[in-house]
Amino acid sequence: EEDGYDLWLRYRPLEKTAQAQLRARATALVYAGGRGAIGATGEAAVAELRRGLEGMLGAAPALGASVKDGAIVLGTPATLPEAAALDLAPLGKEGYLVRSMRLRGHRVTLIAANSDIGLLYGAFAWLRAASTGAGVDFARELRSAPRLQLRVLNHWDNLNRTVERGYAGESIWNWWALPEIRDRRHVDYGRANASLGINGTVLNNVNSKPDILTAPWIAKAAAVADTLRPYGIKVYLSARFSTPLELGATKTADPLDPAVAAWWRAKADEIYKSIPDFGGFLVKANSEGQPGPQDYKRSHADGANMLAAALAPHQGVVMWRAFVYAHEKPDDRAKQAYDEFKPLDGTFAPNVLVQVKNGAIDFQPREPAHPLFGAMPNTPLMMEFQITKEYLGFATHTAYLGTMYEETLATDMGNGNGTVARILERGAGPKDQPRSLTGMAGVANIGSDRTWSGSHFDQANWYAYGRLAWDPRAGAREIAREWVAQTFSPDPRVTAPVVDLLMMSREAVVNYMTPLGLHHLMGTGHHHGPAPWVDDLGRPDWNPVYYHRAGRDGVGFDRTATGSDAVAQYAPELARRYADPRATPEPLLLWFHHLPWDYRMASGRTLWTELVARYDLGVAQAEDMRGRWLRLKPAIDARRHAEVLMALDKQLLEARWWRDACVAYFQSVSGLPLPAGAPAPE
Ligand code: GCW
Repeated sequence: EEDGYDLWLRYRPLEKTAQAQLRARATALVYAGGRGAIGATGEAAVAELRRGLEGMLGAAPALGASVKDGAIVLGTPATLPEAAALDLAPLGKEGYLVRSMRLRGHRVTLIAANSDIGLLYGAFAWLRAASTGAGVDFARELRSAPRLQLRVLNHWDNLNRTVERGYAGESIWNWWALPEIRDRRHVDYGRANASLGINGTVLNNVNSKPDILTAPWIAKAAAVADTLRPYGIKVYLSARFSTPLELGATKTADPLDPAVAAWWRAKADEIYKSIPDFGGFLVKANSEGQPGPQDYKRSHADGANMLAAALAPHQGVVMWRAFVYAHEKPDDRAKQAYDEFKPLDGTFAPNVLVQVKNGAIDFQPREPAHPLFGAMPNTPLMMEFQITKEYLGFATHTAYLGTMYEETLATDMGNGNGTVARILERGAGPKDQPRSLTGMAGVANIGSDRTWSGSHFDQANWYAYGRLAWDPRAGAREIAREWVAQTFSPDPRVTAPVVDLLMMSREAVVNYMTPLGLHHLMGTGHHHGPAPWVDDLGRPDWNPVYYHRAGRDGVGFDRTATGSDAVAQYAPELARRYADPRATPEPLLLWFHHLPWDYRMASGRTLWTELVARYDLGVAQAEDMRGRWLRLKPAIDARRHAEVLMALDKQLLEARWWRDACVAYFQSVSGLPLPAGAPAPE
C-alpha cells in the first residue's frame, strides 16, 4: 500500500518492455576507481542505483570491477583516464554528465563528474530518466550543472520539535534523542534532497534561541551533519543575534564591541571543531521583535560583517535576511526592506548573502517580485521562497508552487539585469570579476508526517523548489511532469491530467483567497481562513484592512505617487507600468492601486463585478480540480487516491468559505448588490 513515505524515489516495477530495455543497460555497476577508492558519497551513488534498479527491475547487479556491455560506469577524471576527453571542467564540482558511449570496446552508460557528489547527482539524474520514461531510449545525453551555488532548505524548527508554520507534524530533528540516537529518516532526507541537488540545510527556526549555539546542541547538530555529509548537504544554524549577551558571556551584543566579536570568533572555532564543513549562520535580525545590530544603533552590515569575520577563516557564510518591518514606520510595510538595505549595497563582507523573500510583504498567494532584486548590484542576493504553505491553505489545499516560483523567477526587473533568475545567477559585482556567492533558500514543508509534507501533493512543492534552486530557469510544467511521473506513474494517461490539475491549482487559490492583487486577508496569527474585516490588532500593519483599504469609494492599496509610492522602488520601466492601472497586470491591480468599485476592467466589467467573478471562478476551479481527481480513480493506488480526495473535498469547502466571507464582507463595505448571476452564498 502506498503511503507516500518514498516521495518521488519510489522505483516501482516498470512495465515489461521498459524493463527489458533497462535491463540491457544495467548489466553491471562499475565504480571506476575500484572498490578500495570509494568513499561515502560514492557508496551512496552506488547504493541508490542498486536500490532503483532493484525496484524497477526486481534485481540489481552488485558493484563489480570489469567494464562490459551494458554496464553503468561511474567515473571522475581522477579515477577514469577517458573522462579527460569529456570536457567536464565546465560542470564544476557538482555538475554531471550521463552518456551512452563506447568505453574500452564496450557500450556503457557513463556517469561522469569531477567529484563524487557530481556522481551522486548524475546517478539520480539517470534514475529520474529511467523512472519517468524519459530514459527509455537513453539517446539524449544528460549534462547539467547547478546555476546557483547554495541551494538551501530553511527549517523553521524549534528546539522543542514544534515547527513554526509547519503543517506536517513534529520536526524530523529528534533533538531529545540526538546525538546518540540517529534516525534512519535523516538518511532518507539526505537522499531526497540530494536527488534534487539541495546542498544545505538550516536546522533551526530563524526565530532562534541561544541554546542552539551551546555545546550540547552543537553536538546534536554535528550528528545530523555526519548523517547528511555523504549526500553533499551542509548543516547551517540560525543564530540569535543576542546569543552571547543572553548566555551571560558578554555585557552587550553590540557588533562593534571587541568582546562580542571575540566571542563569536571563538564560537565559530568551537563549531568547526565538531562540524568541519559547517555552512554558516542564517540570521533574522531586527524583524518582528528579534534582536539585532540596530538595538545598538548599528547597521545590518555591521551585524552581518561581524559574524562573517568569525566564519571567514573556516569558509563559512552568513545569510542575513532582508525581511524587516516595524510598525513605527506605518507608511507602507512593503517599502521597508528596500529602504533599509538598498543604502547598504556594497558594504557587506564577501561571505555575506542578503536573503530576500520573493515579494515585499510576506509569502502571499501572489506578490510582485521584490524590488530589491537587481537593486543591489554589489551585494549577493539570495532568494527566499516559502515551501510550507502558511498563506495558501496549509497542507490541505492543493496549490502547486512551481508556477508561483516560476512567475517570480521569470520577472524581468527592468533594470538591465534581466529576470530575477538571471540576477540570482549572476551574483554581485562587476561582470568581469569572479562570481560572488549565489543561492536560494526555501522554507521547508518537511515534518515527521508519514508523507513528510503533510499531504501527497505538497511533496511536489519541495520537489519544485529543489529543481528550481538547481536551475532557476527550469519550467514549472516540466518539473510537475517529472514529479508526477515518478510519484504516481509515467503513464501519460496519469501524468497529463495530474499535471494539468497541478498547473491550475495555485491560480485557483489566488482566485478564492486574494484575487486581483489583494493580499493578507488571512485570519489573525494562524493565517488560516478569511478575516478581511479585522481592524483592531495592536499593530496596524497586522490588520487586513491595512492591506485592502476597502471603503465606499473603492478597494486596493495605492502604492503610486498619490499613495505610498512604493512603485518608485522599482526600476523606471517597471515603475512606470505599475504606476498606471491600465498598464499594471490585472493580477496585481489592487496591490498597486486603490480603484473605485465601478472602475472598468479589461473585460468590460466593473471592478466589483470582476472581483465577485474571480471569487466564483476560484470556487469553480476547486470543484474542477476535485472532478479531475475523481476521474483518475482507476489509475491511482487506492490509499493515495482517497487521501488526496479528502484534501480536495476540504479545499472545496474552504474555497467556498473564503469566497462567501470575502464577498459578503466587501459587499458590506461597497454597499453594492451582488452582480446578476452570482450564486447566492451557501
Ligand atoms: O510570514 C511570517 C511568519 C512568521 C515568520 C516570519 C519570518 C519565522 O508568519 O511565522 O517567522 O514570517 O519570515 O520571519
